[in-house]
Amino acid sequence: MPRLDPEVVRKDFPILHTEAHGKPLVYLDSAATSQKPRQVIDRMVRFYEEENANVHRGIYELGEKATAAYEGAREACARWIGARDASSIVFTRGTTESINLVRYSWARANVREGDEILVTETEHHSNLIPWQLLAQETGATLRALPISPDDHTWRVDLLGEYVTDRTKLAAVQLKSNVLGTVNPVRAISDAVHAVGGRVVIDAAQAAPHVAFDVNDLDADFLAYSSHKMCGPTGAGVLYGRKDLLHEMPPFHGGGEMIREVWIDRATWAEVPHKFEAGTPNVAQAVGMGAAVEYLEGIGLDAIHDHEVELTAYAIERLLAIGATVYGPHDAAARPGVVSFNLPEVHPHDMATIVDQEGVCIRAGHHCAQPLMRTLGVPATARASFYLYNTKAEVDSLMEALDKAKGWFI
Ligand code: 7TS
Repeated sequence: MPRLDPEVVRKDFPILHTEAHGKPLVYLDSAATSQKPRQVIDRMVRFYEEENANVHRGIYELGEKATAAYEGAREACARWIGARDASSIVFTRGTTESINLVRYSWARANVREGDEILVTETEHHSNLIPWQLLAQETGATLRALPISPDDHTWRVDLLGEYVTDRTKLAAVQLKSNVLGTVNPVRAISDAVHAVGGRVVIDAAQAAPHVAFDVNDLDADFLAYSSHKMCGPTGAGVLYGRKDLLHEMPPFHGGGEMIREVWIDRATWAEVPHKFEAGTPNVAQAVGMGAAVEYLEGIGLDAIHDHEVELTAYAIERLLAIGATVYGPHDAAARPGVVSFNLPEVHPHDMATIVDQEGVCIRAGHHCAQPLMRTLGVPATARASFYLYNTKAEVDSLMEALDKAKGWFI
């Protein structure tokens, strides 16, 4: 018996019952953003209808309800990644902002000329550009761990060469948004910690799909976004080790992040509030907490197994029509994401033609241009799956691709 029945799950997602170009919607772009279940949408509506007030200031009951909802979401977000203390969770707008928080706060105070920042060839621009800007500002150097030419996995065998006594920071992704690969970040943590550096983990693609524990990864910082895991946009998390968060300077200045203020100086609120200046995205954070509870109810293991099954099926069918599939072909190593090219069709044309059949896939460089360069292509097509996708939808993609091929042969 399958542990997850996507037909049952689909009932929770109103948008999956709509149409595109007069055809049933086939949404295969969850790596860009996931769809939202009724439970999350309803929770946010309930917040606005019954609990809305600003947080951490109301003396009145409504303000206390809003604060309890907001802080309850923080507990859920901590639980989701195995963080032992909810105050190690800073709410942000998403992964990009979380990584930039580390750049502006921790890295500016700690990274100096001559230091090295380690990234990998598979990083999303969100976990590359902030470090390029930091390197330009400080005179630090960026180094990128290469991938294997065969299956495009990280060359961890080269860590001895890429981690030096100058490595101050490693900024690496737990799961690739292009290849789907779940990466051996613990090997990076161990190597970088051995030389006294810190590790920031981009878990934007991992948090929705893979069970992990920040302690097992030995992460100093870890970032993830709500919108890729059934939650609303405008919410995300930066996990930070408490001692590091405590000693870091603030990111944004403003209300709520202070303890005492004079005209010419101020002292800071306790972590995590030191990093949450101004009125936060309260409803979105509450929605993110509801998304965690929704996913907990279904079970990440069941979601993972379902994605492995769909990914294996998609890879098999794509290879059978002569597609190039990037990354390892073993679905268990890269659940949920399949980037591919067809010999005779540009990926943008492919996405445009399959869209006419109601099928949403992404085409482009996927905000990973250095990886595209290594793969030797300007772009790929990408189908990505989540708990609500079905084998029949993979069939719809294949039928639509057949039409796309027909256009160009
Ligand atoms: N890191 C990875 C690995 C990602 O896949 C993304 C978004 C981000 C960081 C940035 O997350 P954000 O929530 O701050 O935007 N990835 C994609 C994608 O693959 N297609 O659209 C967005």
